[in-house]
Amino acid sequence: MKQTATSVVVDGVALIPLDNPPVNALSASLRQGLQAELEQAFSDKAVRAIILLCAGRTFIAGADITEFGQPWQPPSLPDLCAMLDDAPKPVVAAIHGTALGGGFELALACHYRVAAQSARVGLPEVHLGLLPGAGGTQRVPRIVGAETALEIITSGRQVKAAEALSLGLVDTVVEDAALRDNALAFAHRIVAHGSDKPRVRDRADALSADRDRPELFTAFAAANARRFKGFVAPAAIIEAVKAAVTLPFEQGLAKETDLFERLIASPESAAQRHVFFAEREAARVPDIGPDTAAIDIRSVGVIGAGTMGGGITMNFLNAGIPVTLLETSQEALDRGIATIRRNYEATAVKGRMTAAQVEQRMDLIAPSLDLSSLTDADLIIEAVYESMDVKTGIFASLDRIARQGTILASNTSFLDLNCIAAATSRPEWVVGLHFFSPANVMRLLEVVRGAETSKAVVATAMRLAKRIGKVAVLSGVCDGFIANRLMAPRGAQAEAMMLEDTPIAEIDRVLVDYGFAMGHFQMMDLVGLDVIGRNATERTVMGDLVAVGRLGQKRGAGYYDYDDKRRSRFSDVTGKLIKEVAAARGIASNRTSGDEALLGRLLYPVVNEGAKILEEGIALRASDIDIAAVLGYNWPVYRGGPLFWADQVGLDRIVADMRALEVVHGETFRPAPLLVRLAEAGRRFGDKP
Ligand code: 3H9
Repeated sequence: MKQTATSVVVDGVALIPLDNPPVNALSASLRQGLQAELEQAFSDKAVRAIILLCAGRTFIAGADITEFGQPWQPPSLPDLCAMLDDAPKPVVAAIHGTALGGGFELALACHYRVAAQSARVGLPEVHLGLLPGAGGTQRVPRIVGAETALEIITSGRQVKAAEALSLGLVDTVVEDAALRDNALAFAHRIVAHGSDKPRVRDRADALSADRDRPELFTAFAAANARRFKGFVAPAAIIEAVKAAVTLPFEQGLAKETDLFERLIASPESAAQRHVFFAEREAARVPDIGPDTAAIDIRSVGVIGAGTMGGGITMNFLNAGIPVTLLETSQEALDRGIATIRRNYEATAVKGRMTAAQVEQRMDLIAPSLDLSSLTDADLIIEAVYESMDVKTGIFASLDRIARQGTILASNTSFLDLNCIAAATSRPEWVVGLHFFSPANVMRLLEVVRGAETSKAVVATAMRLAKRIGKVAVLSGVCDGFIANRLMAPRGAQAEAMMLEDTPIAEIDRVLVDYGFAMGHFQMMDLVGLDVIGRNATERTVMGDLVAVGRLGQKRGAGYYDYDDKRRSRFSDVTGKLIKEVAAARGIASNRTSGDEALLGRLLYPVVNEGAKILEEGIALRASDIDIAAVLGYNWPVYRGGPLFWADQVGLDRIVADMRALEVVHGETFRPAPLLVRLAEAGRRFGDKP
């Protein structure tokens, strides 16, 4: 065990310190060390009770995920929990920070749990495509009952100390600064009162009512069917919790272990674990280290109070950073601020914010019609519409008014950042901050590094992203940057297949079955066909739909017709327009059918574009491209993103299929050189270079 000190005994209580930075993950060496310390404390006659206490910023964050997929080294986590169950002396877990996954399971196998006020506990395994595999599905229901256990384990949410206390998940909550002393006092009291050793596994009360309600499990699955769609872990969690209700403890544990082993071998869990690490990897930029100086951002200016500007502003307000919000007219400013207020008030109605918090956030906005009010901002973000002339005009003005040392950012989604930077005399201070709509919700932030953007500016943007709850992915300059460029071919193929007479409902269904929340045409209708407003050079179905007033869901008609419950159905008008446009453009009927063929047509060009983005150095690594797709375009997380998925399909198969498609559909399907090289070498995108 890596630990700063071995156990110390204070008046008959052994304190076992666990120390495996940064988050005390239960690695093999930590497990071995803990086992040795427990054995020592069990046999030491001077020890009457034991406390597990973690060093650093948190209690144990769970099993060591980096060990998954390798043979388990003894002792296993369930072995340690069994050891605690059979402990001859009372054991207390003293929890600070977060006790998560296997960490919380270990605490649940202790006889008592003392939590610091700011601590949180939870079982987030579901986010890794797993279930708690060290007794969590058996012990939590024995404390809170099956229904609450299902809610906690399938959501993976972190339960705050106060709620954990009211649910009985912890026994007492103490002041943060006095955790050690209070845990010691708690242990001494237990010894003084006869060293009782209550075990969660022996409890039955919470479950007795559940035994008469076998229907609760099917009801829970049905009520959450939408949320669980495509994921494999939730059904396994339901089965395991059901086992807690219906089987004796040991048999329930055996069931849990069996389900855990099945999940850990699933492609869905592999994909979700890939995304977990990819998210953290994305923060690393090779030429920028922890000592690269970054700028402290204490105030922000946002230019443009439209949908994007408003959403961007909310991110900073949420993080407590004041924003000067600039518009060109009072009316636009009032409208933008009213929208922000409405968003917050809607959150408050759902109980996720208090009225006071709404006001606190609104108070951080300084509305302005005067560019010079941005003079003192540490960061200014331009979020006006996509016109190079307008943007260069704004940046030239900013160059005149902003003080030296201000970061000048553009939210452009496809314009050349280097041209925007060239409108200033300080291109090293210019960066792209590309938010995704809705900007207060979507977690992706593309940080676009121009040819001259300084390291300090990049470092600041990457760190700021984390502060405002975003995941930053670094992008080079190209048309569409990473996410939009990557996904554009999917839309192009959906539209090409439509003109070749493939039903749009079929195209959308295949995407939804794959795991996207909605299909291409449903998404276009939702966003609004007029908003997408392509500058098409030829006749398009979308252009024709807009011309006849079919603007999408908001008008009850777009590609589809919509009923009053917003359910989509086939539209004769669209059907006729598709035929007309195809005829006008000389496109013959050549329907694609079969799910695999449709999917290959839609998604292989995305994989191909990813290969190009990687080879051109626009993205730093394959996993950054996956994160851009997952967090920017809701690519199903249990598929791991386009390049992880491609690795699973097999790059040689993709290359062969694309060559066949190239013969029929032309150059779009020509495999990118990197894709061909990897396939020929039997390598994968995910292999280390
Ligand atoms: C489990 O427990 C299975 C059991 O039920 C059954 C077993 C039989 N392992 O997130 P951060 C690394 S499954 C290994 O940036 P924060 C992370 O990669 C597990 N490494 O910090 C990063 O490394 P780097 C269930 C881990 O303060 C560094 O620690 N538990 C693990 O923003 C810092 O992480 C979970 O799913 C791990 N378990 O957030 C909890 N956790 O510096 C997963 C973190 O090299 N962890 N790392 O990039 C978290 O949710 C967050 O890390 C936490 C801290 C909230 C704890």
